Amino acid sequence: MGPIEVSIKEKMVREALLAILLDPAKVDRDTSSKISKQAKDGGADLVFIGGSVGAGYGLNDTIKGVKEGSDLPVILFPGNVDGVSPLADALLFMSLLNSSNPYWIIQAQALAAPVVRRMGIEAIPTAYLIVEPGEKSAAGWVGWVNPIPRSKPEIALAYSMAAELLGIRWVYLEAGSGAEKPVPTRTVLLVSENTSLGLIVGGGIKSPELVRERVNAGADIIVIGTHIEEGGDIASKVEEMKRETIRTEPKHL
Ligand code: 1GP
Repeated sequence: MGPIEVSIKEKMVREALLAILLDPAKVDRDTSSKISKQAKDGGADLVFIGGSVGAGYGLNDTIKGVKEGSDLPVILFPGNVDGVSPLADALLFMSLLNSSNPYWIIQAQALAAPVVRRMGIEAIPTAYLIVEPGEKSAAGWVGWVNPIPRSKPEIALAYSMAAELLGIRWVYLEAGSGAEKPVPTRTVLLVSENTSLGLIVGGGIKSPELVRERVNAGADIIVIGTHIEEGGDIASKVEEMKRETIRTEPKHL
């Protein structure tokens, strides 16, 4: 494990981490810097950077902007092989396990692996699972997703168990950016209780209550994108969500 992953694991015993997500296709360097500062002021823990369409161009500017605004760790959340940069602190090295196209399961990873190695960036091995209604999101459409039904948490668990047996350390349960409904708490709970994977949850989380429910179900990192992109008082938005990430009792890893 690299230093970023180690520091996340230490912190997540007592609180889930709050990650804000920036899409380089939607923000310029100056905006990234401002959001980064406000996110830090509000108590965010991490900045994720990535997107499904057109996120390669502008990636380095977004990272530079975030680093100008705060010292928050930058973790790449790549939508394809062009989502990699040595300017970031780490990257989620992801496989979209419930894709029906092998490119998104292993070919993109094979094409990116030599680049990741040469860059020397910390890679965090992550299974990416898209749950309904995520098939309607850009990630779902681009990724040829066979969505996990909301009523079948056992399928998310089966994929997560397979990931764990393959030696993967993290799972990202995704409902899709801007999803009407976030990943069901039952799904989060089942994966949390039956694997030792670090658990990232994102898509459609736009209120403190939705954060609290998923943290109580065992989430370790909560990802917020659209709610931040919509603007307003970002520091206050982050602060009210971050408050809900404190665990009622320590999590046993
Ligand atoms: C998308 O999980 C992230 O990949 C964040 O989703 O934009 O709905 O917050 P939102």
